[in-house]
Amino acid sequence: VNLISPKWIVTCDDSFNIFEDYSIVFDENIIDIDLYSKILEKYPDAKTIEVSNSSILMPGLINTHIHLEFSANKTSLKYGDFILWLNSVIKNRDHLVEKATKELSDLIKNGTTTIGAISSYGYELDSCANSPMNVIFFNEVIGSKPDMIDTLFADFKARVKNSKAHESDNFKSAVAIHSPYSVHPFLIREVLKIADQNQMPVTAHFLESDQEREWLDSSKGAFEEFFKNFLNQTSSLTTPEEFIKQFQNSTNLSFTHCVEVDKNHLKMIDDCGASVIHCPNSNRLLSKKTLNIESLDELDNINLAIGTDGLSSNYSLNLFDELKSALFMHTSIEPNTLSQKLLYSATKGGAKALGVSNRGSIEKNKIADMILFDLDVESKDDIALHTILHEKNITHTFIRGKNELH
Ligand code: MCF
Ligand code: FE
Repeated sequence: VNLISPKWIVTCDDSFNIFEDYSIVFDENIIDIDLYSKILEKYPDAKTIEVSNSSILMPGLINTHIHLEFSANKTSLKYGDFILWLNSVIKNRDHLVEKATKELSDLIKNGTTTIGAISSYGYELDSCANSPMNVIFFNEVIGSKPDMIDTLFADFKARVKNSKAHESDNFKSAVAIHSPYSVHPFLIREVLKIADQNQMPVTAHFLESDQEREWLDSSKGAFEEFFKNFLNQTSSLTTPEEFIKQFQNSTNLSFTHCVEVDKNHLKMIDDCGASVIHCPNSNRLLSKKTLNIESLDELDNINLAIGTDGLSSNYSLNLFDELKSALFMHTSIEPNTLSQKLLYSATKGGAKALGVSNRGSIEKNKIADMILFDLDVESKDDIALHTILHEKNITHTFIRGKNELH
C-alpha cells in the first residue's frame, strides 16, 4: 500500500471536510485516512510517496460534458449567437472532426481523472478505451426527420454495441440524446428503452439558448427559418415539459446547459432525480445567459456538475480554467462559498451526475482517483478559492491509485 502525508486533504465529501496534517493509505482504493502516528502503527510496511510540506491532495476532477471529436477547432466557428454557431458547425463539421488522443493525456496532466465524453460518431472510441482516464462514453443520437429514424436507430445501436465491447473498470458506455429540438420523440423513446434496460447513464443538451426555448414553446423565432431550410419542418415536435417527461425511467440522468429553464422545468428535473451540468464558457460564447446556480438550491438541492463542453465552444478543456470562469461569472455568490460549491460540483457532484458514486471524493473505500499539487495556504477556509485561483502545476494524478504523471 502507498502512504501520502500532504499538508491538506480536501476530501470534497458531503460536508466538505478538509484535514490538516493527516495521512492517507491507498492501493487501488482509499484504505484509511488518519493521523500520521496512527497510520504508521496500523500500516508499518506502507510505501511513502514523498511530497513537499505545502502540498494539497484532492479528488481528481470530473469533466462531465466534453466533445473530444470537435477538438480540431480553434478559430473556424462563429460565436455570439447560437444559430450562427450551429450553421458554422454544420459547414465546417467534416474538417473539424478528429480522434483526440493528445487531448486525453493533456486532461490527465491538468488533473482530470473522469470524463463524460459525448460521442457523435464514435471516432474517439479507441483513444478513450485505451487511455487510463475513467470514461463514461455517451453515444449520441440526433435526427428529427421521421423517414430517417430507422437508419439513425440502427447506426446508434451499432455504436452502442462497439462501445459496450470496450467496457472495463475505467470505461462505461452510456447514451446521449442530443437535444429536444434535434431528436424525434419516437427515436428518443426507442433509444431510452435501450438505456433503461441496460441501466446506462443518460444525458441531453437542454435549453441552452433563447432561440431554442422560443422554438420549443411556440415554434417561432430563429429556429423557424433554420428548420424550414434544412429539414422542411415547420413546427417543433415537442415542448420542454414533454421532453423531460420522456426521461422518467432513466437513472443517472443529466441535463446540460439549462440556462433558459424556468421554475417548472426545474421542478420536473428535480422530480426525475436529474443533475444539471454547467458549461460556463460555452454558455458565454453561444448563449445570452449563464446558469442560475442559486435556483438549483431553491428546490430540493438539484445536483450541480461542471463540464467544459468541446473545443467547438471553448478555448480550453482544462477544468481548472472552467472553474476560474465560473468563479468570476457568478458574482452574486460570495467567492469562498462559491469556490467550495464549484470544487464539490467538479468532483463529487460530477460523480453523482455520471453515476460513478465510488469516485469523486477522498473517503474510505472509494476508488483512489486523486491529484496532488503544491500551494502554500495557511487557513482551511481559504483553500477552495486559492486552489481555483492559483493551481497551475499538478505533480501527481492518481487514477485507481496509479500515478499517471511521470
Ligand atoms: O454543447 C455544445 C452546444 N450545443 C449542442 N451541441 C454541441 C455542443 N458542442 C458540440 N456539439 C455537437 C453535438 O454533439 O454539435 C453537433 C452535435 O453532434 C452538431 S449540432 C447540430
Ligand atoms: Fe455539448
